[in-house]
Order: sequence, then C-alpha cells, then structure tokens
Amino acid sequence: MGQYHDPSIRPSEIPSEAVYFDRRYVLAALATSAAVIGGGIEAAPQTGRPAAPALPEPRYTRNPKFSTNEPPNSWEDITTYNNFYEFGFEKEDPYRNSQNFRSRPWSVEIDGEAEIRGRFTLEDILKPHSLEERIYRFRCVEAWSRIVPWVGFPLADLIRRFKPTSRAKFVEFTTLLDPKQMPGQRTRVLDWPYREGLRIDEAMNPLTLLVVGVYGKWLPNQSGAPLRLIVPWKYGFKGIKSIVRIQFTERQPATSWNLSAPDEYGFFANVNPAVDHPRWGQSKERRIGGNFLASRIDTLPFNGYAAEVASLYRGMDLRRFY
Ligand SMILES: Nc1nc2c(c(=O)[nH]1)N[C@H]1C(S)=C(S)[C@@H](COP(=O)(O)O)O[C@H]1N2
Ligand SMILES: [Mo]
Repeated sequence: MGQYHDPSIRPSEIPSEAVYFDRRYVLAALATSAAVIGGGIEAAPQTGRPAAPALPEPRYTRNPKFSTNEPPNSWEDITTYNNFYEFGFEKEDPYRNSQNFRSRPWSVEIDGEAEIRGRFTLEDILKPHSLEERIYRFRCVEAWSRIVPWVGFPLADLIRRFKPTSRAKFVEFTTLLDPKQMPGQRTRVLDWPYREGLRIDEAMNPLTLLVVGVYGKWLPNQSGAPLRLIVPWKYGFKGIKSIVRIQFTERQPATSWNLSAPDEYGFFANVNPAVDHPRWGQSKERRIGGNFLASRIDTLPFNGYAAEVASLYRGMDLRRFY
C-alpha cells in the first residue's frame, strides 16, 4: 500500500498472497503484463472485505502531474460514506448492502456512433490500458468533499480505441439494471438504470478518468465496482458507478438526476461556488474525516481544476448551464 497504507485495515482483511498464486493468475502472469491485470480480476475472491485483492504495486504508476498534494482521506472515509442509491439512501447503506453484489464477471457494451461496437469483457476493456493512480479532490453536490487516491485510466484513451464517428457529440453511460441485486432499484426514487453523460470534449479531457481501483485495491462494490467514472471538476453525481454501457450519441443524453429534478441538477454540474443549489448554498464544503471545526472550507470554481477545464466552457453562461 506504500505511503497511503491505512492502519484501520486489519491484516486479516488484507487478501492473502494465495490470491496471487491462484492458478489462473499464474497462467496469466506467463502472458503479457496487461493480461496479468485481467487474470488478477478473474481471480478476485468475492468473499471477505475488501471484496477485491490489492493491485500488485507495479501494475499502476502514480501520476503526480494530475494529483493534488492534499492528504488523502482514509480508506474508511472513502468506502463507508457513500452515495449509491441502488443500495439504499443512507450514507452507510452502500457499504452494508453491496457486499454480495457480483461485480465479476462483468462486461461493457460499447454502442452508438462509433466504428467499433459490441460487448466486451472487463478484461478486454482494460487490456490495452495502463493503470495510474491520481489523487483527486471529490466534491458532492450535497456540499461535502474528500481527497481520493483513485486508480484508473483516461476515458480519452478508451474513446480513441473505439473510434467515434463525426456524429458523436456526447457520451452516455449506464449503470447495471438488476433489482434482484440492487434493492434500491425496487423503489422509484430515480428512473433506473442510473444514467449520466458528458459532452465529447469533456469526455476527452485528460482529467476524466475511468476508475477501477482506490487506495491500490480494486474498487469495493460500494465505490462502484468494477468500473466507474470520475470527472473531478464536476459534482460527484456525474461519477456514475458500475457501468455496463458506454454509448456515443449525437444528442445530449438524458441523465437520471436531471430527469428527476431538472432545476436542481443540470447536465453540466460543474462545481460552481457562485451558483447555489435551490435548497442550499454551494460556496462552502465540509471536508469529511478529520477535524470537524477545521472542516468547513471554500469551494473552488471547477473544484480547483479551473486552469485545466475552464476553457471548455468559454462563452457559456454557467448560471444558465449549471
Ligand atoms: N449508479 C450510481 N452512480 C452514482 C450514484 C448512484 O446513486 N448510483 N451516486 C452518485 C453520487 S451523488 C455521488 S456523490 C458519487 C459518490 O461516489 P462515492 O460513493 O465513491 O463517494 O457517486 C455517484 N454515482
Ligand atoms: Mo453526490
């Protein structure tokens, strides 16, 4: 776990070496290093906690260029205080109710305005990409925030691979629909499956990350296993979890939160301290974990990533396009 080792994870909870010497893993290790990643995923045991094995250290590199220097929140802050309405509406519900969720095997459908389409296994999706760790600020629309060491790869790299046509102006993402496994989907709080979208230039921005891990481990279920989106300059709800479909579209896709409350949750959802949510302010945020008194801090435009992304919105009225 290197410098971020979290002492709150007891040794008994760290998967034993045996995971790595699973027969399939050893076979995969004889092939390319990318195949090792795929083998590691296949070998992941679905019992115990965390649900997935640590990524072998050499399989990802840290990317200091795209990382904040702020100290990351603990593993516990990141994996026991979550929004994942498919597993309930309280912050502890995803941690409690997702433990038996089957995030392996997994496949993702690539669809719409692209030259290459089809259904791909998670291993095939990951194979050509090298994973990196990026420490990002994360800002939920509910005005809390945290610092997270994600492991993933740029969405732009995946998009290039599937060769979108000139008609592809947006990218739409869809979460698994499975009310048997996802009790929240038996209620009608959202129009399931959860859907999100980005404009193609937002999707191609080098900050936009497809995430498969956190703190050097594969994502636990409550964090969106096995594949989720992170767009660090936008409110957290854009970061759709447990993605099963990525579709290139000509029209702006409908998104779950925008459908449920269009005056509260816009399509762009750029972090903007100057535009309040109708029911609460957005100029401050509470950094979870740590010292409660010191925890109220100013929210920054674009969550602190303005230098990288403000140019994407030149000429747009960001009060109107919230
Ligand atoms: N499928 C799905 N994705 C989702 C959500 C959800 O309810 N379902 N919640 C969103 C919201 S509101 C936030 S703040 C982030 C929370 O991610 P975290 O649990 O890793 O902090 O996930 C986003 N992605
Ligand atoms: Mo959120």
